[in-house]
Amino acid sequence: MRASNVAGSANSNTATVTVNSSVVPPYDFWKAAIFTTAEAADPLISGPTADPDGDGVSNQNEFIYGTAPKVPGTVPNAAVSFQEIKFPLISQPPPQQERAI
Ligand SMILES: [Ca+2]
Repeated sequence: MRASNVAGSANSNTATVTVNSSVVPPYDFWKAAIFTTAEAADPLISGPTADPDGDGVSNQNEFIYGTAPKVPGTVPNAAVSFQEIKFPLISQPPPQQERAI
């Protein structure tokens, strides 16, 4: 695998992808739109693991499913057990090395 960014590139058998963004995460946009300012400041109400409506679905899963975190009874049909990101594998020949003759 060859990983590249503006600083350069490197070959490796494995890679860890870290995405840094200066944009506010979508969960924070959703939280600001759904909860009052006081609720948004309280992680026990608006935090990702909180369940303010007591329906057994965490705010993070309410966010993922698009359900209402302050209205019980909008429980989704399935639970999210994992999230996965797939990248296409593009095979390239190894770089040629120059030899002195
Ligand atoms: Ca809930």
